[in-house]
Amino acid sequence: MIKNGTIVTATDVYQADIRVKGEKIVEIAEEILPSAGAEVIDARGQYIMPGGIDVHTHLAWPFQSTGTADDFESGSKAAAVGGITSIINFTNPGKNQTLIENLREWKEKAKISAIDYGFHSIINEYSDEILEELPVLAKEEGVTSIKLFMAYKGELMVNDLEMYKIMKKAGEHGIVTNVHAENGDIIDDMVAEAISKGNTDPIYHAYTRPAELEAEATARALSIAEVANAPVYIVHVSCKEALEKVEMAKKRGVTAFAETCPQYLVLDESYLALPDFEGGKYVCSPPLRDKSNQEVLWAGLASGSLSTLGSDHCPFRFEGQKTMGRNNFSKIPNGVPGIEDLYSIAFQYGVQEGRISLQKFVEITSTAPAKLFGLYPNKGSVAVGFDADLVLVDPNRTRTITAETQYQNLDYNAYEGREIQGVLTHVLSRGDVIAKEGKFTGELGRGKYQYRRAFHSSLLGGSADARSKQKSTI
Ligand code: DUC
Ligand code: ZN
Ligand code: ZN
Repeated sequence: MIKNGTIVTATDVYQADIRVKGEKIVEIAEEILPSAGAEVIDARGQYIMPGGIDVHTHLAWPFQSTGTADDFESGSKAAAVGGITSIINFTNPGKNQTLIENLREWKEKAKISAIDYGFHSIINEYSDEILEELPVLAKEEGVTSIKLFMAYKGELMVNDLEMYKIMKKAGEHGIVTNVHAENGDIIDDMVAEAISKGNTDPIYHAYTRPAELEAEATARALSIAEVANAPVYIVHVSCKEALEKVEMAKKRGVTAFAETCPQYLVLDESYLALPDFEGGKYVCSPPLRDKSNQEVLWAGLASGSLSTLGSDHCPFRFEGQKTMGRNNFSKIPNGVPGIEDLYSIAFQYGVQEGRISLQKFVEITSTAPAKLFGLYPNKGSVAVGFDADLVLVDPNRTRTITAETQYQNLDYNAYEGREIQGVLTHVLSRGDVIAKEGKFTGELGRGKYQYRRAFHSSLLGGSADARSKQKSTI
């Protein structure tokens, strides 16, 4: 039982008691008397919110000749402590591996997870056979989202025609296509030019990936999705120029959604210029942008043109991983950590500093990701019948983010020293208290694979089937 707390959903804020039985919320009422022997948490003065759903994580991810520093053990503990109770992680198929074979491998890797998990299947090499796997992936495996890259040529990138064919098939089966939108061809040329001129410092990572090339690729992906009649989700929107393309596409009726990440909301390009290669810690793609973009992105979250907040948790240790690029920024593995701090950063800079409402906070961290990626109505709200994935936040207490106490397997924290007014006192996953006062109290291996439903736009406030709006004439 959780008594005396203030429940927050994407639409409401009200005081009530909650009864949990097994894994589910079974009763919510003004006053519930605890049954004999019930464990009672007194949540007076605290918010009770649905567990965070981070749909953009790279745990145990092989990338750029190295691998991310967090696996499903350290990563899921860090997530739990940070209020994240479900993740959708990216796979990464090897050469000539089928998507299904690859998924099996990833399910094995994730078995140790302390929190619930699903996967977006990355397609890094087009083939006609892969198209045939998509319906099987969705129906039999519950993988109802894929990911395509428009950058990282030779490693992940697909071309426009491949993207069109994949999206078309995905759209027919209610599969959402995540897109990393940056113009990889031009970026590679700009990177080579910078290096040839001896411009090797981390700041050149930003200079060689300009906002215009993110906007161009974003517009292209949206147009391709529009013609392919497919739902599309633009990951990690970092700048005003790309957000404008999303807004334009939404206005003309494209089934388009977009995400931003905490790093684009509170960090900026100047971090890349920090001395002594400190800037290397902040190399991610798209790169951190000019500070003026931050308020634009917050406004996008507030207005709904950005639907979700994902961490893009792609962690590399400073010593030994980031330092691989000490003399050449293009060798710095791309990615920043965020799974442990996403929820707190959004609460502090969003809610506490008045940029978004409590309800909007819940919408972007839980409800919208659940609806978009087929986890609703098990996850994404505080309501009877939902999984008891709950975060209790005391908004009157503060804590300071520091690498010294983090669960992320890293030697730095991108948000070091930031003060958060809001302590996560309890985190529950399907009724188990998995974190308490910043300490992991759960068990490894208790996380469950989530078979996800196909995309349906009516959940997101669209027509019964937005796809019918975009009539095909062939
Ligand atoms: N961007 C990153 O910063 N890391 C992983 C991949 C990506 O798109
Ligand atoms: Zn990406
Ligand atoms: Zn990513």
